[in-house]
Amino acid sequence: MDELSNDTLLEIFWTMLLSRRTDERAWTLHRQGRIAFHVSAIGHEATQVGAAYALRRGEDWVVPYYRDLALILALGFTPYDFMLGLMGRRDEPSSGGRQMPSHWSIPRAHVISTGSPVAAQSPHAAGLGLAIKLRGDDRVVLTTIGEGSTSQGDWYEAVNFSAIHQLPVVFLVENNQYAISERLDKQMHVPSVAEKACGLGLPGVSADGTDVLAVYQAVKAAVDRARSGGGPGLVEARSYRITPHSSDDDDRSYRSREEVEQNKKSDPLLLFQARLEEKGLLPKEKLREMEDRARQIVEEAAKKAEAAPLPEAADALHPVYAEEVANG
Ligand SMILES: Cc1ncc(C[n+]2csc(CCOP(=O)(O)OP(=O)(O)O)c2C)c(N)n1
Ligand SMILES: [Mg+2]
Repeated sequence: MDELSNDTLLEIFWTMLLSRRTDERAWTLHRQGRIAFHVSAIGHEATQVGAAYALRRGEDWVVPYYRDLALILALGFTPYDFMLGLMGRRDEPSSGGRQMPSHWSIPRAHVISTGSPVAAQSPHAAGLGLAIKLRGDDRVVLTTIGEGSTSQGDWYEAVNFSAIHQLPVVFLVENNQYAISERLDKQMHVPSVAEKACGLGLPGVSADGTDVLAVYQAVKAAVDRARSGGGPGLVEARSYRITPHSSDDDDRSYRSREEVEQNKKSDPLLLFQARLEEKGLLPKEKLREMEDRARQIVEEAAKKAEAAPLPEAADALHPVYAEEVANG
């Protein structure tokens, strides 16, 4: 906590809060029938914002996955950008409304486009790491993934390749205990994803993913090492997926309400809020002002996005296919 200024700590809290309120609004928009799909970062805010602050934001490369709303907001996406995606609007920055929501692509923040098959992003991150090494610059790549998806071959191949070639890639695994309905112990026979590192020859650490500063420190250590030529690192951040997998999932069929309630006691937003209050950084009026500001930003974002134009049908294929193809 000491190495970050009080202003930075408050900025981190603000980003987590803004993500939470944006996310909650998405759920109500879905239940009101105003959007088709939402995949939530609730419970992941500490992991994602802690990791973002360990980077040189805007310079380092980020290869995220669909659950990374808080990470993306920390990299400069706005709630309005996000809402445009939820509503499939023309001016949505990632794909002009062509992709599913939460399939981020933000060139200005060095966030590269993500696809839907889980773990397909990992080889892209390794490739970026190789490009950085060949060019000899000092950027790093942060790539994220869920713990369930580390069962995929793509992930092992990417980590293995990065270890062999000592690439500046940090593999952050957001371990929220579930892959949709599948529990952790059905995905792996080791207690922590960090243990997978020892068979692949890179350092692996496990951090409390509900503690934003613990994640910041773990990712910062891996980022600093990667930047100074020390090769890739694996960081597991353990948290809990407080919501169902997505707006299409009913988690009552595979986990008890008691379990969910119990885990809400380690809600990362409330834990960090309590820490800042204890430190005297978050008096009641300041918290209220932040809450009001977040709600206003989110409300305006939703209204403005709903009023924004839809894509033209005639534009559907652009820029998906080449406009002019030489004939013969
Ligand atoms: C290759 C592939 N298989 C299956 C799916 C369907 N799918 C989407 S998300 C998901 C679960 C991923 O769980 P995890 O990696 O733990 O991430 P979380 O959603 O919990 O953050 C699955 C199986 C997919 N998108 N791609
Ligand atoms: Mg998971």
